[in-house]
Amino acid sequence: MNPFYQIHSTDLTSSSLRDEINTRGYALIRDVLPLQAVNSLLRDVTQMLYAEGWLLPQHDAMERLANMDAACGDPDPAFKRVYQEIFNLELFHALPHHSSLQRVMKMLVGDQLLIHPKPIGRLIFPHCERLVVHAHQDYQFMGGDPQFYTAWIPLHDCPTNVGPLRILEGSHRFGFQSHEKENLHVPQIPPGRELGEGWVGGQVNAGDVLIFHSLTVHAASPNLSKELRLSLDCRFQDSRRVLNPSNVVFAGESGKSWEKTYASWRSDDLKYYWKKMSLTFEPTKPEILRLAETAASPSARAKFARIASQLD
Ligand SMILES: O=C(O)CCC(=O)C(=O)O
Repeated sequence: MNPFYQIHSTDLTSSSLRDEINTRGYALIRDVLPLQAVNSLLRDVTQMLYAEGWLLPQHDAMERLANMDAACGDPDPAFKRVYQEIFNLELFHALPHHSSLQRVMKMLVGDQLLIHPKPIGRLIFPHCERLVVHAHQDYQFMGGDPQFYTAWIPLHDCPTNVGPLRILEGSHRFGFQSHEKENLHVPQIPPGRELGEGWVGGQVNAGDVLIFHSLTVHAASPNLSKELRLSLDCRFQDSRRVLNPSNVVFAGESGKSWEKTYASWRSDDLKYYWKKMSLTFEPTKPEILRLAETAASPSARAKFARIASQLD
């Protein structure tokens, strides 16, 4: 596998960043986020995982040494419960809004930046093949306008054996690629059927940000270490482009809500920030209300009803 193309954040210009993303489909930007900001979130996350017994006792939680007796992942109920606590952390939501990251994303997207409000946290136990995220394009999951970008942010140095993301260079230029869904918890592009120019990868460190286009094929590397791999990924776009409303609401059955997410936050600054922006949803609310009546299955109708009820 070839190494990532990398740019240092201090050498970055809007045109160099746009050129790299247009040509390669990604850019690894070194030293974007101050370590103190990344470490603060890492501390909160690892304290929680330690308290839950996911980390070996008698070791510093920041070492992230996995207690394999607790190994789990999505969709295990034990995982979902702990994940929910991590998702509710104020710093988990604050990191994608960090001014240093916004500066970089505005170079790519322009000043009308929309930061999607639901970052995804990855809590990846080692040596668990079923937890490795396989090849996919984010557009498959987010919908909306394909002109959005993902920032993948490790919360600690991530050498190749700890399972960083890898990227299929140039794959964004092959359009939307077919994902297999049958008998899979998460749709994926079948191995060998991904279209692109060649996989690239390498170590990604705390403070670095790996940015890629919504159509860029990417996958995680296996975590072959003794540590949990902890990262966050978040999406960014021009706020004038359409957005799938499921990116701002909780469409699932679990009863998650923004009220519950915010329950222990100290500051109101980032609560409901996207509601103050003029966003164009696709599908629109009337279309979703219609789907809540007409979708094929009862579970799809219930999902659309939940989405509509959260869109005001
Ligand atoms: O971190 C991972 O394991 C997967 C991340 C991913 O697929 C993404 O950022 O879209």
